[in-house]
Amino acid sequence: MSRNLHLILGDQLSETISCLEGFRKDQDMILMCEVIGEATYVKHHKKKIAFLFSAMRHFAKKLKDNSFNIQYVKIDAADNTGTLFGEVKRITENYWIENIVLTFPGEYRLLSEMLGWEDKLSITVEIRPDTRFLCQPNEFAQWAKDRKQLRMEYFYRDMRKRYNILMDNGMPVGGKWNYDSENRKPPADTLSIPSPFKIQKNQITIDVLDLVDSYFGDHFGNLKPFHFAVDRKQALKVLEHFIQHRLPMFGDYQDAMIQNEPWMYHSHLSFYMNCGLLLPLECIRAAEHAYYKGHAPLNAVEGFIRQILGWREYIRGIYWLKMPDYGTQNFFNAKASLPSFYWSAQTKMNCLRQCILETKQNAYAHHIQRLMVLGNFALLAGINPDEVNEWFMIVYADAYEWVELPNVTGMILFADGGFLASKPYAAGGSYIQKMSNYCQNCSYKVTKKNGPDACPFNYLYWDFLSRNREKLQSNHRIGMMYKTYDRMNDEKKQAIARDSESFLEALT
Ligand code: FAD
Ligand code: DLZ
Ligand code: SF4
Repeated sequence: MSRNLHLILGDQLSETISCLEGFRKDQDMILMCEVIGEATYVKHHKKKIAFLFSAMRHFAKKLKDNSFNIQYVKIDAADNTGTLFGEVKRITENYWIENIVLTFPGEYRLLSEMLGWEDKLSITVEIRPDTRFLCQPNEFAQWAKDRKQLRMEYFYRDMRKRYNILMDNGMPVGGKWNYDSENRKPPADTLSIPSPFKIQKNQITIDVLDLVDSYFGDHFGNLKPFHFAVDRKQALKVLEHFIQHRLPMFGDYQDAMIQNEPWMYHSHLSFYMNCGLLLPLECIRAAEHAYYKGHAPLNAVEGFIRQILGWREYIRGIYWLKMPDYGTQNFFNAKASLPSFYWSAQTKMNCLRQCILETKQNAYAHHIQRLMVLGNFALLAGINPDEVNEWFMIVYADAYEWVELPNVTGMILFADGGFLASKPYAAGGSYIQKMSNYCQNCSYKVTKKNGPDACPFNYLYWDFLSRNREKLQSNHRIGMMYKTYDRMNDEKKQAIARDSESFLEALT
């Protein structure tokens, strides 16, 4: 009997995934496989592998229960070839397959591979758009065409209009497109942050945790405790919990960081959106509904929606527009190696120590921790983009290259020379002091600018500007900082250079 083979990848766990459209239950076959190749091309955090394998197993079970013909290959299956291609090939050797049907993958490396499968297997391969995203790569390219500069804000406004989100007769609800200026409150002592929604493990997850422990025990990160949602029903509960308990404060404290509060008022939904258990549009609609019901204020709802409808889609658009070149960008010619404390957390800099410890424990850090602590340091210290990208791909359970690479290369390292962001997100210690309570427990003094106990962010910030003057002086958003630098006397400038050199040297 001739049949189509529908391959579902670990981040394509949506019942509405495009590769399943037209599936004939009496004829066709689904393939899902856990493979060493995908789990180790970077050595993903243990919790990320456990999350995906458990979610894949739950998804496969649901399909099977609904009478889909599915071949599910476990990582420890004796004949597992270890790669996606190997598993597809194996199926085609055992069954008469007429077509292979795929959904556009999340990484360029996989797309390139898949484009070669037709020739290698002599079977037609159909790659369908990933319709879970709200802007397809060709639509983004059309939007970007003829624009001198790409800016998220304008893309986002177009998306609001296109999907009619928070719109009122063609105008933005409330009269403004963006309420970001209201979303920068420092953390207040009185905050009582709700606990994150914790899912109880079932036997499928318990088995996966044992398996990951034995196969990937040398990977970074703590496997337990494990509380991620692993099927759609649970992920919908996490969404509901966020809308109910966190969304109202999401805007106000979006940029705030508090020691031992890794989850803050963020949604923790990226894991589920990125692997398909939740759809971005349903998260957006749920937040919009909460606004119209009077449950959450506009600054929170607009801010949350902008992250998904704006940033998430914009980031993906940039990725597919600029790959494969985007992976090799290094505007500042940054060469330093990633300090070992990014793995061990052994640093006296309390902000970094906290963010790394939380990353190790949870495979999660919220946006400002990634951007203004971990990313800011990598930028100021001149760490080479390859190693920074690899670290961010490994450590977060929501990391896939389409979203990780532009955030790292474009947003934090400015390694694309300003294609994605209008200026580097560089900051001294005073930003971290204002937006967190980390400095209270630090060996360094945030108020000191130079000397052995001065906050390293302070001198590294000016040293970064000085080192990269040629490239940044003409940037209209950061160029004016050179006026302040130029007003410093020579002694001060020398102290900045000396402290930076000895700090960076000690790192290696
Ligand atoms: P919330 O703060 O609750 O935001 C809601 C949603 O908005 C997120 O779930 C996410 O889907 C979306 N979003 C917000 N900001 C961005 C953004 N810059 N890019 C894309 N989507 C965004 N996000 C990933 O999903 N995977 C990554 O690998 C990743 N790497 C990052 C690396 C760096 C250096 C930086 C600065 C950001 C990165 N982000 C990444 C973006 C953002 O930090 C995470 O999406 C967010 O922290 C996820 O937590 P949350 O679901 O609680 O987000
Ligand atoms: C991330 C990941 C991991 C760890 N393991 C698998 C796997 O065993 N099988 C699979 O189909 N997908 C896995 N994935 C997700 C893929 O790497 C993902 O599809 C690509 O990174 C593209 O986004
Ligand atoms: Fe971080 Fe500097 Fe504050 Fe220490 S003093 S926590 S290094 S910002």
